[in-house]
Amino acid sequence: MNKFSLEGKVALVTGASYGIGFAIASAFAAAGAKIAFNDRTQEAVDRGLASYKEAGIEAHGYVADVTDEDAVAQLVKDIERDLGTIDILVNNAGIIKRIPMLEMSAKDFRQVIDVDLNGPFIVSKAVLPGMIKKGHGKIINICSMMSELGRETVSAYAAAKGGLKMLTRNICSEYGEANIQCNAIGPGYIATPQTAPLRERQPDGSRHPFDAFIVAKTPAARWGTPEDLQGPAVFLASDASDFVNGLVLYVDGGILAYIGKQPQ
Ligand code: NAP
Ligand code: GCO
Ligand code: CA
Repeated sequence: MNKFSLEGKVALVTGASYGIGFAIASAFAAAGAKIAFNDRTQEAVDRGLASYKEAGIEAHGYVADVTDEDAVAQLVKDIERDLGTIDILVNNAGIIKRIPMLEMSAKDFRQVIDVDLNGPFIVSKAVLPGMIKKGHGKIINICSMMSELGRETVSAYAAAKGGLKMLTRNICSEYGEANIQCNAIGPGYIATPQTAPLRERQPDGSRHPFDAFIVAKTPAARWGTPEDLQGPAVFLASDASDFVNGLVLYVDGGILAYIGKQPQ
Protein backbone atom coordinates (compact mmCIF):
# COMPACT_ATOMS: atom_id res chain seq x y z
CA MET A 1 0.00 0.00 0.00
CA ASN A 2 1.41 3.42 -0.95
CA LYS A 3 1.71 5.44 2.26
CA PHE A 4 2.19 8.61 0.23
CA SER A 5 -1.13 8.28 -1.55
CA LEU A 6 -3.87 10.89 -0.86
CA GLU A 7 -6.47 8.85 -2.76
CA GLY A 8 -9.99 9.65 -1.58
CA LYS A 9 -8.90 12.44 0.76
CA VAL A 10 -10.49 15.91 0.78
CA ALA A 11 -7.94 18.72 1.00
CA LEU A 12 -8.55 22.43 1.69
CA VAL A 13 -5.65 24.73 0.80
CA THR A 14 -6.35 28.33 1.80
CA GLY A 15 -5.34 31.21 -0.50
CA ALA A 16 -4.44 28.77 -3.26
CA SER A 17 -5.35 30.62 -6.49
CA TYR A 18 -1.64 30.84 -7.29
CA GLY A 19 1.80 30.75 -5.67
CA ILE A 20 2.79 28.22 -3.03
CA GLY A 21 -0.80 27.20 -2.27
CA PHE A 22 -1.50 26.42 -5.91
CA ALA A 23 1.65 24.25 -6.16
CA ILE A 24 0.78 22.33 -2.99
CA ALA A 25 -2.84 21.77 -4.08
CA SER A 26 -1.63 20.59 -7.50
CA ALA A 27 0.67 18.03 -5.85
CA PHE A 28 -2.19 16.83 -3.63
CA ALA A 29 -4.36 16.36 -6.74
CA ALA A 30 -1.59 14.34 -8.41
CA ALA A 31 -1.49 12.17 -5.26
CA GLY A 32 -5.26 11.52 -5.58
CA ALA A 33 -6.87 14.12 -3.31
CA LYS A 34 -10.04 16.11 -4.06
CA ILE A 35 -9.10 19.83 -3.99
CA ALA A 36 -10.90 22.75 -2.37
CA PHE A 37 -9.37 26.22 -2.17
CA ASN A 38 -10.52 29.68 -1.16
CA ASP A 39 -9.53 33.22 -1.87
CA ARG A 40 -10.80 36.63 -0.82
CA THR A 41 -12.52 37.58 -4.06
CA GLN A 42 -14.54 35.83 -6.78
CA GLU A 43 -12.09 37.25 -9.30
CA ALA A 44 -9.15 35.55 -7.57
CA VAL A 45 -11.12 32.29 -7.24
CA ASP A 46 -12.07 32.38 -10.93
CA ARG A 47 -8.44 32.99 -11.91
CA GLY A 48 -7.46 30.06 -9.75
CA LEU A 49 -10.14 27.79 -11.22
CA ALA A 50 -8.88 28.62 -14.72
CA SER A 51 -5.30 27.77 -13.68
CA TYR A 52 -6.35 24.45 -12.14
CA LYS A 53 -8.41 23.62 -15.25
CA GLU A 54 -5.42 24.41 -17.45
CA ALA A 55 -3.37 22.00 -15.33
CA GLY A 56 -6.06 19.33 -15.79
CA ILE A 57 -7.10 19.53 -12.13
CA GLU A 58 -10.77 19.56 -11.06
CA ALA A 59 -10.66 21.99 -8.12
CA HIS A 60 -13.53 23.50 -6.13
CA GLY A 61 -13.11 27.24 -5.42
CA TYR A 62 -14.86 29.28 -2.72
CA VAL A 63 -14.83 32.94 -1.75
CA ALA A 64 -13.86 33.31 1.91
CA ASP A 65 -11.55 35.60 3.85
CA VAL A 66 -9.68 33.48 6.41
CA THR A 67 -10.03 36.26 9.01
CA ASP A 68 -13.86 36.14 8.81
CA GLU A 69 -15.23 33.46 11.16
CA ASP A 70 -18.72 33.40 9.58
CA ALA A 71 -17.28 33.13 6.07
CA VAL A 72 -14.96 30.31 7.19
CA ALA A 73 -17.84 28.43 8.87
CA GLN A 74 -19.80 28.69 5.60
CA LEU A 75 -16.69 27.62 3.61
CA VAL A 76 -16.35 24.42 5.64
CA LYS A 77 -20.10 23.71 5.33
CA ASP A 78 -19.97 24.19 1.55
CA ILE A 79 -16.92 21.93 1.14
CA GLU A 80 -18.55 19.23 3.30
CA ARG A 81 -21.66 19.47 1.10
CA ASP A 82 -19.68 19.31 -2.16
CA LEU A 83 -16.80 16.95 -1.29
CA GLY A 84 -17.25 15.54 2.22
CA THR A 85 -15.42 16.02 5.53
CA ILE A 86 -12.03 17.78 5.18
CA ASP A 87 -9.14 15.35 5.83
CA ILE A 88 -6.26 17.74 5.08
CA LEU A 89 -6.00 21.48 5.79
CA VAL A 90 -3.12 23.65 4.60
CA ASN A 91 -3.14 27.11 6.22
CA ASN A 92 -1.35 28.81 3.34
CA ALA A 93 -3.14 32.16 2.92
CA GLY A 94 -0.88 34.95 4.08
CA ILE A 95 0.26 38.52 3.58
CA ILE A 96 3.39 40.47 4.37
CA LYS A 97 4.00 44.18 4.91
CA ARG A 98 7.62 45.33 4.66
CA ILE A 99 7.67 48.52 6.77
CA PRO A 100 10.29 49.61 9.35
CA MET A 101 8.69 49.04 12.76
CA LEU A 102 8.87 52.69 13.80
CA GLU A 103 6.95 53.61 10.64
CA MET A 104 4.45 50.74 10.89
CA SER A 105 0.99 51.61 12.20
CA ALA A 106 -0.67 49.37 14.77
CA LYS A 107 -3.39 48.86 12.16
CA ASP A 108 -0.88 47.45 9.67
CA PHE A 109 0.69 45.27 12.38
CA ARG A 110 -2.74 43.94 13.38
CA GLN A 111 -3.71 43.20 9.76
CA VAL A 112 -0.67 40.96 9.23
CA ILE A 113 -1.25 39.16 12.54
CA ASP A 114 -4.93 38.78 11.63
CA VAL A 115 -4.32 37.05 8.30
CA ASP A 116 -1.13 35.13 9.12
CA LEU A 117 -1.91 33.99 12.68
CA ASN A 118 -5.60 34.53 13.52
CA GLY A 119 -6.58 33.12 10.11
CA PRO A 120 -4.92 29.73 10.69
CA PHE A 121 -6.52 29.63 14.17
CA ILE A 122 -9.98 30.38 12.75
CA VAL A 123 -9.75 27.88 9.88
CA SER A 124 -8.19 25.13 12.03
CA LYS A 125 -10.92 25.60 14.66
CA ALA A 126 -13.59 25.25 11.96
CA VAL A 127 -12.05 22.12 10.42
CA LEU A 128 -10.97 20.20 13.55
CA PRO A 129 -14.46 18.99 14.68
CA GLY A 130 -14.99 17.10 11.40
CA MET A 131 -11.49 15.59 11.58
CA ILE A 132 -11.99 14.49 15.20
CA LYS A 133 -15.38 12.96 14.34
CA LYS A 134 -13.79 11.09 11.41
CA GLY A 135 -10.91 9.86 13.61
CA HIS A 136 -8.04 11.41 11.68
CA GLY A 137 -6.80 14.69 10.21
CA LYS A 138 -3.76 16.52 8.89
CA ILE A 139 -3.14 20.23 9.45
CA ILE A 140 -0.13 21.83 7.74
CA ASN A 141 0.69 25.45 8.60
CA ILE A 142 2.91 27.43 6.25
CA CYS A 143 5.54 29.02 8.47
CA SER A 144 8.69 30.78 7.26
CA MET A 145 12.37 31.56 7.79
CA MET A 146 10.82 34.28 9.91
CA SER A 147 9.53 31.63 12.29
CA GLU A 148 13.22 31.45 13.35
CA LEU A 149 14.92 34.61 12.15
CA GLY A 150 14.12 38.32 12.14
CA ARG A 151 15.11 40.91 9.61
CA GLU A 152 14.53 44.61 9.08
CA THR A 153 10.99 45.73 8.09
CA VAL A 154 9.11 42.45 8.74
CA SER A 155 8.27 42.76 12.47
CA ALA A 156 4.57 41.87 12.10
CA TYR A 157 5.24 38.99 9.72
CA ALA A 158 7.97 37.50 11.93
CA ALA A 159 5.77 37.82 15.01
CA ALA A 160 2.91 36.09 13.15
CA LYS A 161 5.07 33.30 11.73
CA GLY A 162 6.76 32.74 15.09
CA GLY A 163 3.33 32.49 16.64
CA LEU A 164 2.22 30.12 13.89
CA LYS A 165 5.10 27.79 14.81
CA MET A 166 3.80 27.66 18.38
CA LEU A 167 0.15 27.31 17.26
CA THR A 168 1.35 24.29 15.27
CA ARG A 169 2.89 22.76 18.40
CA ASN A 170 -0.22 23.55 20.42
CA ILE A 171 -2.67 21.93 18.02
CA CYS A 172 -0.34 18.90 18.03
CA SER A 173 -0.38 18.87 21.85
CA GLU A 174 -4.12 19.36 22.22
CA TYR A 175 -5.39 17.00 19.47
CA GLY A 176 -2.66 14.42 18.92
CA GLU A 177 -4.69 11.94 20.97
CA ALA A 178 -7.56 12.37 18.45
CA ASN A 179 -5.16 11.20 15.72
CA ILE A 180 -4.70 14.71 14.38
CA GLN A 181 -1.21 15.46 13.07
CA CYS A 182 -0.44 19.18 12.96
CA ASN A 183 2.89 20.10 11.39
CA ALA A 184 4.32 23.04 9.47
CA ILE A 185 6.41 23.69 6.41
CA GLY A 186 8.92 26.53 6.70
CA PRO A 187 9.79 27.56 3.14
CA GLY A 188 13.02 29.42 2.50
CA TYR A 189 12.99 32.20 -0.08
CA ILE A 190 10.61 31.09 -2.84
CA ALA A 191 10.03 32.84 -6.17
CA THR A 192 6.34 33.87 -6.02
CA PRO A 193 4.42 37.16 -6.36
CA GLN A 194 4.98 37.73 -2.62
CA THR A 195 8.75 37.94 -3.07
CA ALA A 196 8.75 39.54 -6.52
CA PRO A 197 9.68 42.98 -5.04
CA LEU A 198 12.86 41.38 -3.61
CA ARG A 199 13.94 40.04 -6.99
CA GLU A 200 13.05 42.77 -9.45
CA ARG A 201 15.83 44.17 -11.62
CA GLN A 202 17.23 47.57 -10.60
CA PRO A 203 16.75 50.61 -12.92
CA ASP A 204 20.30 50.06 -14.23
CA GLY A 205 19.39 46.43 -15.05
CA SER A 206 21.47 44.99 -12.20
CA ARG A 207 20.20 42.33 -9.81
CA HIS A 208 18.24 43.44 -6.72
CA PRO A 209 20.74 43.48 -3.82
CA PHE A 210 18.39 41.26 -1.81
CA ASP A 211 18.39 38.70 -4.64
CA ALA A 212 22.20 38.45 -4.52
CA PHE A 213 22.08 38.39 -0.70
CA ILE A 214 19.65 35.46 -0.55
CA VAL A 215 21.55 33.43 -3.13
CA ALA A 216 24.72 33.95 -1.02
CA LYS A 217 22.83 32.87 2.11
CA THR A 218 21.47 29.68 0.50
CA PRO A 219 23.79 26.64 0.16
CA ALA A 220 21.67 25.59 -2.86
CA ALA A 221 22.71 29.00 -4.30
CA ARG A 222 19.27 29.64 -5.77
CA TRP A 223 15.77 30.84 -4.87
CA GLY A 224 13.33 28.05 -4.16
CA THR A 225 10.36 27.35 -6.42
CA PRO A 226 6.83 26.46 -5.28
CA GLU A 227 7.46 23.01 -6.76
CA ASP A 228 10.28 22.47 -4.21
CA LEU A 229 7.56 22.37 -1.53
CA GLN A 230 5.38 19.73 -3.19
CA GLY A 231 7.13 16.57 -1.93
CA PRO A 232 7.37 17.75 1.70
CA ALA A 233 3.69 18.80 1.60
CA VAL A 234 2.51 15.42 0.26
CA PHE A 235 4.61 13.68 2.94
CA LEU A 236 3.00 15.72 5.76
CA ALA A 237 -0.49 15.25 4.26
CA SER A 238 -0.14 11.47 3.89
CA ASP A 239 -0.18 8.37 6.09
CA ALA A 240 3.62 8.33 5.78
CA SER A 241 3.74 11.03 8.50
CA ASP A 242 1.17 9.59 10.93
CA PHE A 243 3.71 9.60 13.79
CA VAL A 244 5.17 13.01 12.92
CA ASN A 245 3.54 15.76 14.98
CA GLY A 246 4.46 19.32 15.95
CA LEU A 247 7.29 19.46 13.42
CA VAL A 248 8.31 22.52 11.43
CA LEU A 249 9.91 21.04 8.30
CA TYR A 250 12.18 23.72 6.81
CA VAL A 251 12.41 23.54 3.04
CA ASP A 252 15.00 26.26 2.58
CA GLY A 253 17.90 24.85 0.53
CA GLY A 254 19.96 24.93 3.74
CA ILE A 255 19.65 28.63 4.71
CA LEU A 256 19.13 27.92 8.42
CA ALA A 257 22.25 25.70 8.50
CA TYR A 258 24.60 28.19 6.80
CA ILE A 259 26.44 31.34 7.95
CA GLY A 260 26.46 32.58 4.35
CA LYS A 261 29.04 32.84 1.58
CA GLN A 262 31.97 35.16 2.32
CA PRO A 263 31.60 38.30 0.17
CA GLN A 264 34.13 38.15 -2.73
P1 NAP B 1 1.28 35.12 -2.38
O1 NAP B 1 1.86 34.89 -3.72
O2 NAP B 1 1.17 36.49 -1.83
O3 NAP B 1 -0.18 34.41 -2.29
C1 NAP B 1 -0.89 34.52 -1.09
C2 NAP B 1 -2.26 33.97 -1.32
O4 NAP B 1 -3.05 34.12 -0.13
C3 NAP B 1 -3.00 34.72 -2.44
O5 NAP B 1 -3.79 33.82 -3.18
C4 NAP B 1 -3.87 35.68 -1.64
O6 NAP B 1 -5.02 36.07 -2.33
C5 NAP B 1 -4.26 34.80 -0.47
N1 NAP B 1 -4.76 35.58 0.67
C6 NAP B 1 -4.20 36.69 1.21
N2 NAP B 1 -4.96 37.13 2.24
C7 NAP B 1 -6.03 36.29 2.34
C8 NAP B 1 -7.17 36.22 3.19
N3 NAP B 1 -7.36 37.12 4.16
N4 NAP B 1 -8.06 35.23 2.98
C9 NAP B 1 -7.88 34.33 1.99
N5 NAP B 1 -6.82 34.32 1.13
C10 NAP B 1 -5.91 35.30 1.32
O7 NAP B 1 2.11 34.29 -1.30
P2 NAP B 1 3.03 33.01 -1.46
O8 NAP B 1 4.44 33.43 -1.70
O9 NAP B 1 2.38 32.01 -2.36
O10 NAP B 1 2.98 32.49 0.05
C11 NAP B 1 1.97 31.62 0.49
C12 NAP B 1 2.25 31.36 1.95
O11 NAP B 1 3.62 30.96 2.11
C13 NAP B 1 2.09 32.59 2.84
O12 NAP B 1 1.60 32.19 4.10
C14 NAP B 1 3.52 33.12 2.98
O13 NAP B 1 3.68 33.87 4.18
C15 NAP B 1 4.27 31.83 3.05
N6 NAP B 1 5.70 31.90 2.70
C16 NAP B 1 6.09 32.41 1.49
C17 NAP B 1 7.47 32.38 1.19
C18 NAP B 1 8.01 32.92 -0.09
O14 NAP B 1 9.25 33.10 -0.15
N7 NAP B 1 7.20 33.18 -1.10
C19 NAP B 1 8.38 31.82 2.08
C20 NAP B 1 7.91 31.35 3.32
C21 NAP B 1 6.56 31.37 3.60
P3 NAP B 1 -5.12 37.55 -2.99
O15 NAP B 1 -4.61 37.39 -4.38
O16 NAP B 1 -6.58 37.86 -2.92
O17 NAP B 1 -4.29 38.49 -2.15
C1 GCO C 1 10.99 38.80 3.27
C2 GCO C 1 10.39 37.62 2.52
C3 GCO C 1 10.33 36.42 3.43
C4 GCO C 1 9.69 35.28 2.70
C5 GCO C 1 9.61 34.07 3.56
C6 GCO C 1 10.96 33.56 3.95
O1 GCO C 1 10.53 39.92 3.04
O2 GCO C 1 11.90 38.53 4.05
O3 GCO C 1 9.11 37.93 2.02
O4 GCO C 1 9.62 36.74 4.58
O5 GCO C 1 8.39 35.58 2.33
O6 GCO C 1 8.78 34.24 4.66
O7 GCO C 1 10.78 32.29 4.54
CA1 CA D 1 -3.47 8.52 8.54
